[in-house]
Parts: sequence; C-alpha cells; structure tokens
Amino acid sequence: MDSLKQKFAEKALILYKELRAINEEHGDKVMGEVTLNQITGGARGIKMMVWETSQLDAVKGIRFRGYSIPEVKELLPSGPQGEPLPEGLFWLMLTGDIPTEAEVNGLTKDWQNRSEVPKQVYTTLDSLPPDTHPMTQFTIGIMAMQSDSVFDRRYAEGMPKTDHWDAIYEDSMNLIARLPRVAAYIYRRAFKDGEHIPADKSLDWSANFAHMLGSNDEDFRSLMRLYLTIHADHEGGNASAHTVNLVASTLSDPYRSFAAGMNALAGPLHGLANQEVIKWIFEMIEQLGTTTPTKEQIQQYVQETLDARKVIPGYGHAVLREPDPRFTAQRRFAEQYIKDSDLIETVWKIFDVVPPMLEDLGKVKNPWPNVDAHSGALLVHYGFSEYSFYTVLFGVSRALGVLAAGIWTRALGMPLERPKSVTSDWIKEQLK
Ligand code: CMX
Repeated sequence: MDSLKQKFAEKALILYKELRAINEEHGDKVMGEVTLNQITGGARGIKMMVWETSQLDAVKGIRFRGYSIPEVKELLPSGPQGEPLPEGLFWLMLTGDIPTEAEVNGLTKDWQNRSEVPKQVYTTLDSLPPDTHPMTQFTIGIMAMQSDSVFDRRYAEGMPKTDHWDAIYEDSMNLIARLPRVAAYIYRRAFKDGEHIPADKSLDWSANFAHMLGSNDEDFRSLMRLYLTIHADHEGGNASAHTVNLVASTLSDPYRSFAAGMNALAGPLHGLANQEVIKWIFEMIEQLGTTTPTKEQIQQYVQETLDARKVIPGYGHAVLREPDPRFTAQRRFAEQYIKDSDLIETVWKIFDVVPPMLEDLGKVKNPWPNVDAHSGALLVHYGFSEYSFYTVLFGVSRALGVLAAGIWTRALGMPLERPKSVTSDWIKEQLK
C-alpha cells in the first residue's frame, strides 16, 4: 500500500467509527430548517452532505482543511518560483495534514507511473470533429477510459463493501494522473493541427501539463501550479461537485461520476463562465476599437449587456458575498509576474466598474468578481487565447477536490443520495 493510501486508511477508519457513533446517539437532532425560498430557490444553504476536503465561508472564501489560499501558498511544498504544487493540496485534502516535500515528490512519481492513457481514448477523440467543444471532448475522453475502472471490475467480482474506498482510491489516482494527458491531447488536436507533445517525466504534474500544452515558460508553469491549486475544490454544494457526489452515491465508478460532474461544470453559470468572461472582453475590445478602454467606455458596455438581459460573466456567486480570494490570488500573481498588459489592466478596470452597477440593480446578492473573472486574461498573456479550452483546465483541477472527497465519501460508507421533491400543490396546501 502506498504511503498516502496507508495514511488515509488509518484516518478514515477512525472517522468512520466516530461518525457512526455520533449518528447513533444524535441522529434525531434538528440541525436546521428549510424555508419556501430554499425549496424554490435552488436549495441555497440547505445542509445535506458531508464533504471533508474544504469548506466555503461566504465572507472569507474557501478553506482547504481550514487553510486559506495565502496559507496554502505559504505552507505547501512549492515549485521553483514559490507557487504551491497541487500534489500537496491533494495530499492535504485527503489526509488533513500538510505533506513534506518527500511525500509530495513521491505523489508526483506515483501519478507519473499511472499516467499512461489507453489507446482507445485517442482513437475515440480522433473520431470527433476537431471543432467539437473541448468540454464535450473531455467528458467523452473520460468515458472512453471507463472500461479500465478498478471499482467496476472489483464490484463485479463481489468485493465487500469495506473495500469500496480502496477501489475508488485506485480509480481516482489513475484518473488524476491521466487527465493532463487527455486534456493536452484535446488542446493540441483542436488548436495545434494535432501535433502532440510527449510527456516529460522529469516534471511535476502542473509543469508537465504546461509542457504538453506547448509551453516551457517558467512563469507559465508557475501559473499552472497556482491555477490547478486554487480551482481544485469549493466544498460540496457547487453544481459540479454535487453532481459527482450524487452520481457516485449510486456506486457508479469515478470515471462515470467525474464525467457527469464535468457536464455540470460546462454550464455558463458555472465553470464555462471562464470562457464567457474573455469572450465578453474580446467582444468589448472589438466593439470599442481599442485595447485600452476607459472606465466610462466599460460602464457603457456593461450597461448594454445588462439592458440585453444578460449576466456579466465572472461576477456574482451563489455563496460568496465578498471578492473571491481565488480572484485576488490571480491578481497578486499578475502583479508579481506580468508588467504592462492592456488586457489585465482592463480586467482590473472592470473590477472597479461592475460591482456598483450590479449593486444598483438591487437584486444581485454578490456584486463581486468570482474565480472566472481573472483567469482568462492570465492565460491569454501566456499565449493561450483559445478560450473554449479554458473550462477543461478548470476541470482538470476540480478533479483533485471532487475525487479526494469521493474517496472519503466511500470510506465513510455514505448512502444513496435521495432528497425530497414537492409539487406546487403541496406548497399551496402547506400555506393554507
Ligand atoms: N450579472 C447580472 N445579473 C446577475 C449577476 C451578474 N453577474 N449575478 C446575479 N445576477 C442576477 C441573477 O441572474 C438573478 O436575477 P433574476 O432574479 O432576474 O433571475 C438575481 O441577480 C439574483 O441572483 P443571485 O441570488 O445574486 O445569484 P444566484 O445565486 O442565483 O446565481 C450566479 C449565482 C453565479 C449563477 C450568478 O451570479 C451569475 O449568473 N453570475 C454570472 C455567471 C458566472 O460568473 N458564473 C461563475 C460562478 C463561479 C463558478 O462556478 O465558476
């Protein structure tokens, strides 16, 4: 058993027993109530699942096992320029402990050893028109690996319930190891005439991904380490994570549940907003005929978008009520690494202009930027302007959180998810 798995197994058994005992004693304790607004308003704030890997605070933002993004940046083993290695975040999410450098290096090696992608994935992707949306290619690529599922095979062989988490662990680790290769293959076939770049096994997970995409720029590698860390997890209630959890609760294997979650991420109100942001900015630049729009010009363009009854992409959030710390982390990166970029200056001007305008609408609960407001401008700066690919990058990162959480869910023996729906007649009846 590898050291991460060993460490996880010890902790999981303890928490499994503890939770069972708590449930036995306090199972009937009331822990909240549900309002009509929550029933008809997308279940905001209703507590209905256990998610060990991270917790979202409306004001402070994401905490990975209690650590903020600046703390994670400081404490996790990092690359040469000081950006955290996502391998370390995965270790932290799975065990609750900050890993040593040796532990993270061991995990990098483990993922390298697991990273070979079955041939049928490439032939399946090659059968699709190259202009198929990259997120569609991504989910098809993931599903083309499903026949390799360790969980699926062992379940058919009659594996006992106590071993489920072990098989989920194996699938999750294999999937995470392979995703950068699948994603880079999609990028190169869609945008670089199918000229693929072999993996470099001397590199960490993020730098190798950057390399396979086509860049060996040290600053871009650092961006990828940061990007793949901060997009990894946002507790369990967001649409992609919750989808993974729901599908996995049927004992569908990680390939199937993760692919389902990626289809949720591909919606413009969720992860696809990262492509929508840069598309919206490019259209503004074209319409105005300048790469350095003034705040007044931006204000006018924002107003036109709102008048057309469209959302301002990259702004607002279902939980957050302050600027997203993931936005701030990307801004800090730009301040440190990038000088004189019209596009990044524009992103910052939009940040000055949009919140008061959204506030004036009187209905937007959070007028601040979210994670997607900044990421595209950074990617364009390093030469990646093919924005339809951006949500795939988000998805590769999100695998770390949802799959780590999925291993926990199975280890804790969580049951089939099955909340209650009601009819409008039932609501009217209650109000009588
Ligand atoms: N621009 C214009 N209107 C907005 C808005 C925005 N950025 N954000 C919210 N609103 C509107 C809503 O559409 C809603 O209008 P109606 O009542 O007319 O339907 C109203 O304000 C209230 O919405 P809310 O309670 O503040 O926000 P929700 O929790 O319903 O939705 C979100 C959250 C993210 C879907 C919404 O803010 C939005 O559409 N933002 C733009 C898309 C985006 O950036 N998504 C990425 C989120 C992060 C991620 O998952 O990656």
